Amino acid sequence: MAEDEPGAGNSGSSKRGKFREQWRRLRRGARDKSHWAAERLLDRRICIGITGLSGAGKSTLLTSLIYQLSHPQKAQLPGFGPALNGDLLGAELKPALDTELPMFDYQQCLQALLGQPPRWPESTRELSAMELHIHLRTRRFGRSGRRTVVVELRDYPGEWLMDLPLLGMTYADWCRHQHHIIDGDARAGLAPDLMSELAALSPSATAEPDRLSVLWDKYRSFLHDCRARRRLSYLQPGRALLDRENHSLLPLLDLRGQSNAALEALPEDSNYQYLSRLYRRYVEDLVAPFVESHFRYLDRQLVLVDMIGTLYAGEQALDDMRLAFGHIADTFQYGGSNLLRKLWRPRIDRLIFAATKVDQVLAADHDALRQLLGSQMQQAFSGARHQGLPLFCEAISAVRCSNETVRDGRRMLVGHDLDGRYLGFENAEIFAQLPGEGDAWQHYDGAAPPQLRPPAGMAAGQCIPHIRVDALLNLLLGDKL
Ligand SMILES: Nc1nc2c(ncn2[C@@H]2O[C@H](COP(=O)(O)OP(=O)(O)OP(=O)(O)O)[C@@H](O)[C@H]2O)c(=O)[nH]1
Ligand SMILES: [Mg+2]
Repeated sequence: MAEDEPGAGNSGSSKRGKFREQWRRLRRGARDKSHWAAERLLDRRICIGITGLSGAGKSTLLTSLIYQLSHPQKAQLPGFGPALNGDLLGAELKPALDTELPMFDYQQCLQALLGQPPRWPESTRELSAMELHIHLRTRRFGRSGRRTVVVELRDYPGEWLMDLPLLGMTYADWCRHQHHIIDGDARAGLAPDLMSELAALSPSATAEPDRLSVLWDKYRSFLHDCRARRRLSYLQPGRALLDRENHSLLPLLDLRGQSNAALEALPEDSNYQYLSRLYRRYVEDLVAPFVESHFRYLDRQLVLVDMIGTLYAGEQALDDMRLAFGHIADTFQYGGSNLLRKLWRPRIDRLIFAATKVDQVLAADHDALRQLLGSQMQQAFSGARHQGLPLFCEAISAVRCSNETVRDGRRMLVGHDLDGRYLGFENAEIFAQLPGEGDAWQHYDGAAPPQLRPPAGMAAGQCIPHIRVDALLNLLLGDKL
């Protein structure tokens, strides 16, 4: 505001005050930043990304992790050294520095789990970030002291991860890629009319935005069906599954015989050019900034996978999951962290996959499940480019909702369904090897274990029972604590 404008208050002193305040803010910011960098160099700060497709169990795991670390006296973490040795003193949750992201709503998720009756956390759609300050006792030269390690947790929808391969594709590449995928057996028969409409959409015809918008609605329903009815993972654009925005990002399915040069020469108002612009905008405005602001600063990445749901959905669902991670693998940056890289451009030095909700199957199957997940990820990351990327797999349950019992000589699981009804069930045995071609897959057919309700009584006992969350903590943080 100019000094002679009304309201400028002709006060040089108020201007100086504002300037001083700004300067103070800048200095505080710089201090925070250098503090952040110093902590990082000293290995006192680590940034972990947590992701997984919707429903994979992100919010529940975060809640359980925070709870276990904040209540060391109640937590059951025998596989996590600092807890077992009594060095884990507790943890505090704080807003993350250096980000505008909203904080993860831990209290609300915890209240749901510990409520009467207990409930699962509400589904979340947004990114969130937080810092967990983990206080530890140190022992050196017979003296005990205290130190704090800051774990920055960033939680984002796995659907966003599915968009990363777009960064390396032009619109024409993406259309050809999608054509190939949509043509496969996994998606066959889901939306035949829509597919004929897309195949008939001529790249050179004049774009009709209203018509494309109607097609977009149908395309979104198709993607939702791929997820809900076939449990497929590799679905793009990923945001179509999360928001209701009209991205109108449709693939033109028939680009046969069309060279890239011929496509680029089409008029500006053609379907090809119109959709190509939308594609570029989507990648530039949504996908690239996500990588820039978030993804490339992570030290470690945890990917949660509903392996049980995928396995029991059958061969195609599992193939699709492998396909998705194979493409994502190409966009992951990884490698050792020398001093400079660590400060300026940290790379993911550990990629951890965890199969969630293993309380849905008998303990005897947990190891097979972990092995299966491991073999799938090994295949997805088998390219020469990924040699040396340290991959780890675990099978966990953030909240253990079942117990095992023996009835009539058979081992079974007991728990409560989502309506609170008591149930006993068995699961089709999980083998560490996948069935071969054809009929052998019938072993898993239609046998998906039931969804369970969190156990009652957690609030009274002040503990959240889990399965191998301690082993997961070791993978995430063991070497830093
Ligand atoms: N049995 C069992 N079910 C679980 C567990 N964790 C999550 N679930 C189930 O999985 C559902 C989804 O869990 P969330 O933690 O909300 O998953 P999310 O990845 O945050 O899901 P979105 O917020 O929708 O992306 C829950 O409503 C439960 O039905 C677990 O440890 N055991
Ligand atoms: Mg969530």
